[in-house]
Amino acid sequence: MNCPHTAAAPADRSAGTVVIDPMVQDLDGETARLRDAGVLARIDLLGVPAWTVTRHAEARQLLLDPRLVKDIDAWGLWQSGVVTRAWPLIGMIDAGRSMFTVDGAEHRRLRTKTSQALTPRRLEAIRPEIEKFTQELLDALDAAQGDDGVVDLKAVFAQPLPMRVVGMLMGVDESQHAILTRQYKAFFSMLTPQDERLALLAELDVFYTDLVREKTARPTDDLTSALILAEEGGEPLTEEEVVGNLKAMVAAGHETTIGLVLNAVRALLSHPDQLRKVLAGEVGWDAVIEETLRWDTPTTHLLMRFATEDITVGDEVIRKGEGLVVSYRAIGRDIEQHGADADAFDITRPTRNRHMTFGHGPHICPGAALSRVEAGIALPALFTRFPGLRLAVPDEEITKLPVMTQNDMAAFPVLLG
Ligand code: STR
Repeated sequence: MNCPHTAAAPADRSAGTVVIDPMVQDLDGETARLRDAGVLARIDLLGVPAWTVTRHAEARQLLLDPRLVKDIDAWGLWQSGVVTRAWPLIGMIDAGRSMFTVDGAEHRRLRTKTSQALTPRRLEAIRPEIEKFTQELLDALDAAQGDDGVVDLKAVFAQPLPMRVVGMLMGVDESQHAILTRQYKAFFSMLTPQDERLALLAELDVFYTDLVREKTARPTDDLTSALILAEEGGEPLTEEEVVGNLKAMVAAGHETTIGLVLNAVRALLSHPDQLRKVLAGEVGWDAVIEETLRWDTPTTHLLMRFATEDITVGDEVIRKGEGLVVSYRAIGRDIEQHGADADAFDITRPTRNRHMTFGHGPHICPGAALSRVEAGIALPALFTRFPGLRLAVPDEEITKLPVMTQNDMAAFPVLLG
């Protein structure tokens, strides 16, 4: 199978396999099928088989299990050459050496500086700047209304805000933001031919390597410079490691927060009774943010971890060398964890804070606090400025982008009111 994503389904494929749809035509249906397929479900990712964990409790356990590692060299299908760089999802796994791809003591060495820079206390210092970006983008929204009053909240507000924030943190010049946004869009889209995706990943590598060299020569007060100067565990990070961390942070910081902000706006606009409670101050914005994270996770599936030994989960065994995905959307809808109404959006739900959308264990999202600060500024500012905000099309007409791992809307047309 040189080209697994176009290969026909192997005859021995288990009937219980859920084929993940690259076009994301029915996300809720697929999430329900995953849940029904079991605690541990077999999935097909463009012809490549893997396991996924669909329940909160078991995911929590597996995310603490040192027998699961991120190192692609532990993957049997990679060792045997069945999966190659021709597979469209390879960039989600084979992303260079960084805190995203390394485990154990080395992982701590790669990650410490970043997590220290992103604590709630440290983030207070950049709150004024995030507020300023937000106000500027609200002005841009106002100015971008077409003759019909319609404006795309994604393109004009939700997408540029996290890019500016992560750009400021990492020292990425504003002139690059639109280019990066375009490149990441193409990276994540399953409509991008794989040779183009590999070419743009190579371009991104050159861009980030140049940035790291520039900051090595002339350090500033951004996190990229701090990573270059860091001596975690006595051993400074190599250029490759700094580049890897920088790539991971820009990609993650920019992509996931877009989803959080847009999904929250969408949930509120389609649940006007709940929006009223928030605007009346009866329920806090933090509740909106946590319930959105649970109910409509920015990350649908997190690729991938590999078993270094056989691991038993209930009746199933993840064999040594097999891959495990974590399906955060299904986990957020876990009935055991959130009750029989887990599929309902409810900002007053008692378990709204007990989601696992930022992961768990050593790799838990280092940007979690940052995304909460961003959404906590953006959402109230948006509804304060435009209290009559509403969708410009019926909710069913909002379409998802063809992105397998992220929960990404194509556009979010609104009327500002
Ligand atoms: C994108 C490509 C790249 O150059 C580096 C990374 C590493 C971090 C990854 C990122 C990826 C894709 C989106 C991820 C992010 C970490 C968090 C984010 C998976 C592979 C999430 O969706 C949670």
